[in-house]
Amino acid sequence: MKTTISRPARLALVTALLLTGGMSGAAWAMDHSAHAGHAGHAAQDPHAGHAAHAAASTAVRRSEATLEPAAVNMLSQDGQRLDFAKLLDDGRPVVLNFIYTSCTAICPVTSQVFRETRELLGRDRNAVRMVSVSIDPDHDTPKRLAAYAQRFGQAGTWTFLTGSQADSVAIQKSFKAYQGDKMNHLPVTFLRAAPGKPWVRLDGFASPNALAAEVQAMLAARPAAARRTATTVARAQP
Ligand SMILES: [Cu+2]
Repeated sequence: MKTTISRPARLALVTALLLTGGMSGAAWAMDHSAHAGHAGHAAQDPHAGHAAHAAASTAVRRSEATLEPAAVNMLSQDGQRLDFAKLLDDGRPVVLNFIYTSCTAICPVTSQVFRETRELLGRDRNAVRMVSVSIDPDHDTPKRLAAYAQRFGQAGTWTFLTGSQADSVAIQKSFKAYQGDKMNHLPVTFLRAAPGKPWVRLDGFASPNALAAEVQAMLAARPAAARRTATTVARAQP
């Protein structure tokens, strides 16, 4: 399961697929084209299908939105009860996604991307708050989340959250990411530089390079005082 930092980032997604296992290239392609709605094209012309798949793999749609994260209490992978809004407002830029631990298609990839993003960030990884919210909280107990966190490296400032079904849905809705059924979920990542700033929404499979670049830009844009504070916080809570 161990990846090296020096591994070329362009291999990151391939690495993710190999490491997370259980998915052949064909299954991946099928899953992908189904999500992107290109299955029909493939039936008419296999080459068009391939092209569509390649485009779907790399196309990430970036947008910005002002969101009001749900005011709910959640449980971390350590069983700690956390105020969701306070966690997001801890002074660090935030990178957030939605996962469930029994997912075999999208979440193993996006979780591996988060892990590789942390590796790319190096020491800056502790200046960022990463949050993965379970969309299957009844199944995803803190214990299961802890095992999942372990699978994707030391959690550090990457917090996994579960709670009641209602609170998980409230969070998903507050991010306009509620798909109704966990089986319908799509890859989407949210980033925010600081409280009160707009959220950046990335629809699609963002690469570790792209996420690390977004985070670095957010870290660089902060006033020097905020950078010092975040470093102090990062040292105090590794
Ligand atoms: Cu998933």
